[in-house]
Amino acid sequence: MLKKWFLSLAIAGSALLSGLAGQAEASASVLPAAAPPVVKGGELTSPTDFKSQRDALPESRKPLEAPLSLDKAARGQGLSVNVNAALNNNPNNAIQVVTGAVYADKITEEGGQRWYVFQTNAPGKLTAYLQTIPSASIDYDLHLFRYDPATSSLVEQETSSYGPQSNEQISRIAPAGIYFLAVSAYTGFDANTSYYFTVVESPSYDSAEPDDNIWHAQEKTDSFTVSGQTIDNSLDADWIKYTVTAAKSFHIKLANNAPGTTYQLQIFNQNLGSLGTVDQNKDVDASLTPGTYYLRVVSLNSYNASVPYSLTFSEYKAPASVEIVSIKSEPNVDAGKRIDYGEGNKWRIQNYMTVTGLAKDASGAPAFNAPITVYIQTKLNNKIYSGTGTTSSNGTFNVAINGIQPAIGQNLFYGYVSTHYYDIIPLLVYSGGTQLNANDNSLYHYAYSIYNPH
Ligand SMILES: [Ca+2]
Ligand SMILES: [Ca+2]
Repeated sequence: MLKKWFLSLAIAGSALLSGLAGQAEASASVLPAAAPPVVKGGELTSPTDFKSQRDALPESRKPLEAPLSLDKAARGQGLSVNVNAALNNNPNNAIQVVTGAVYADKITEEGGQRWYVFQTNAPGKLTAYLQTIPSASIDYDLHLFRYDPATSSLVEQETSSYGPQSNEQISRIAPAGIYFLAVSAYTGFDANTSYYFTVVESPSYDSAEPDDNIWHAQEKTDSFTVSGQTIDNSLDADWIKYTVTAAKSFHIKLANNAPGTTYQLQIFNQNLGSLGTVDQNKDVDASLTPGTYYLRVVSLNSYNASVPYSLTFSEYKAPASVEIVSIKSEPNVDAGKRIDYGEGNKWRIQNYMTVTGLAKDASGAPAFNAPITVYIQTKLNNKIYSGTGTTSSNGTFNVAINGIQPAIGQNLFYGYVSTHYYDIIPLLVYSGGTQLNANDNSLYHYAYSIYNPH
C-alpha cells in the first residue's frame, strides 16, 4: 500500500507552497515563471494504491517502442533540468513544473516515488509522458491526479503501468486546475540514470480522447472505420483494442492529408509485441488470425489538431460482381466507348483487348486481392480465349487477352460510308470458379468493312 499523507491544512499548504517557491528559485534559469498553485482546504492524501491497476494489465512484458525520445527533445530545447534538488518523494514536497517543458529526475531508492505539481489555466486535454530507464530490471510507472480544492484531496487517479522498457503515457480531458504527477518505482531503480517526463496541453482534441494508452483504447471488431480523429500534439497516441473474430484478410488504410505531417499505424499483438507498421496513405492487405490486437496511430514528426485522419480495416469478401469500366482494343476499332451496331451498346474489339474494371463483394464494397479471369468465345471453331488478373487493394483490375483470331463477320451493319462485318461474342468474368455478374456480357468482334458510300 502507498503511504497516506494525513497532514493538517496549514502544514500541507505551507509545505507545498514553500517547496514550490524554493524550486522556482532553484530552477529559474531554465524554467518559465509560473504562478504557484493555490492549495486550500483539508488534508492532502493520496487516494489510491499505486499498484492496484496492475491487475488490469495484459501480459505487457515486451518493450513498447516510444514514438519519440524525450531526452533528445530536452537537449535540443535546452530544457533538461534535474528537479531533484529536494527530495520530492511525497505530494507535500512535490516540485512545481510547467506544461510544455521536459524534465529529468532520478529515483534513488527501492519503491521510491517522485512527485510534481503543475497548474493549468484553461480546460483541455492533458498528456503526461514518461520516458523510462531502458533496463529490463527497472519498471517505473506514471500517475496523474487532480487536486480537488473542495476536499483538499488528490482525486481521479490515472495510471500508466506498462512493463519494463516501455514508456508510460496518460491523457485526460481536464478542467483548469492543479494537478499532481507521480513517478513510482514498481520494480528496481537506478540512482544514476535519469528518467524524463513532460506534460503538454492540447486545447483541441478529437472525440475519442483520451485514448493515449491501452487502458483507454477504443474497442473495434473486424471491419471498422474511424474518421474525424486527429493527432493533437507530438505525443498523441490513438489506441484501438482490436478483436478479429476469425481468420480473415483485411485491406488496411491510414489516410492522412494534414500538411507537413507523417502519421503511422503500429500493430501489436495482445502482449504488445510489434507485428508491423502501416505508413500513411498506403494500401496494405494483411491476413490476421483470430484474437486480440492493439493498434496505435502516432505521428512520426509534426501534428495537426484540426485536420483529421481516417483509419479503415476492410474485411475481404469474395467478389460477387464486376463493373467493366472500359475495354481497349486496336485504335481503328476502339471508339473509346460502347457503340451500337443495332444489337445494343457493346465494346468493340478485334485482335486484342484489355478489360479494366472494378470487382465488388455482395455488399457493393470493393473486393480486393481477388483473382479475376475474363473469357471470350470467338465464332470460328468456337475458340475460347482467356486472360487473368488480380484485383488491387481498391478492387480494380486489368485483364489483357492477346492474339485473338479474326472474326468471321456473320453480322453486318450498313454504315454511312461503309458496311461493317462483325460477330457478337460472349464475354464472361469469373473469380475462383464463380461467374460474376457484369454490366457487359457480350462484345462486337470486328471482322472487316467494305467501302460503300451512300
Ligand atoms: Ca487523437
Ligand atoms: Ca490519443
